[in-house]
Amino acid sequence: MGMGTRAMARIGGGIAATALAAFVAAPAWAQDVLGQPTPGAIDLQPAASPLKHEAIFFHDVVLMPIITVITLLVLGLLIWIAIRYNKKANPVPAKWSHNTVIEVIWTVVPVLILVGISLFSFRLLFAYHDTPEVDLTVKVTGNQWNWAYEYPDQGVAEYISNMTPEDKAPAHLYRLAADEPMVVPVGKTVELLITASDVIHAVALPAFGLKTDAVPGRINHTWFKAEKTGIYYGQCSELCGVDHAFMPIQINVVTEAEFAAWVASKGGSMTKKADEAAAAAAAAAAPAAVVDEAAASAAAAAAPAPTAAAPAAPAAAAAPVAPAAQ
Ligand SMILES: [Cu+2]
Repeated sequence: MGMGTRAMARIGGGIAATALAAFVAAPAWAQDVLGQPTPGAIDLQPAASPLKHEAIFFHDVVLMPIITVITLLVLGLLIWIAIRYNKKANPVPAKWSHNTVIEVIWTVVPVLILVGISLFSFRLLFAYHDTPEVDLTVKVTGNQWNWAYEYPDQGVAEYISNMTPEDKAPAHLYRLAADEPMVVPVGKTVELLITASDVIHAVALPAFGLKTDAVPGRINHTWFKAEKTGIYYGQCSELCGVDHAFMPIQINVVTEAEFAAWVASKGGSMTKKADEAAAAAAAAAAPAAVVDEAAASAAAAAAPAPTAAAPAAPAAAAAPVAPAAQ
């Protein structure tokens, strides 16, 4: 009996060790590609923005261990009860039906677990809510079925981002790649102002940890700060109609110089916001200058008048003379 138990424990331990090794080695099954889904990979997409790092921490360090322990505990209890208290092993069952201590435990312990999870959960929610100082604002509008991007501070007018057709996109990027991507500089805090023109869509981009609804008549916001240059893919994540699967989100993260060049190619200016701010500040700080300017322009407008009135001048000059003549 003792031998049998020990052998079983050894086999059980072997299975557990194998499972653990497989779990730990899982990332080696398929090398994750940053910014896009990888065939055969498991786990979350690798992070390329602070929010995603925090979301991965919440998932890997907080939730998964709790879920694993609870699952193993319940599995162990089920096995124990099935073996120890089946009809053969336990022909005469106990008759008691209540145990106050155990009922308090199985009420209080889950509450404590949920409170513990909620602390980390709220911390993550606040991180999403509390946008750091913004370097760039992009307005994102969901349409049936494409995305429109606009850079109000750089004067880049709204443009439409359509899915790259199947015959032009690499097979693994079909339904992820777009013809006119959103372009942002690396290492800058980008705020997205998100709305929709028709039905509810959702901006989702796994590598940045983004998932925010695009609701008509409402502006939602989220943010990211891309840590590496590259191309990142996401998709509309709210069932929005028949072509819901065909409105991908592609974000190209580039260097600052490349971003400036792209803005210029779109007819915008990196200094537009700064220029306007400087002009507004100058106008506010020196109202006298504005008055002077107004006076100057009035004078300029009036300038032709003396010329026009010139023929009348002799008459006016002559007027005082008239009484003398009388
Ligand atoms: Cu959509």
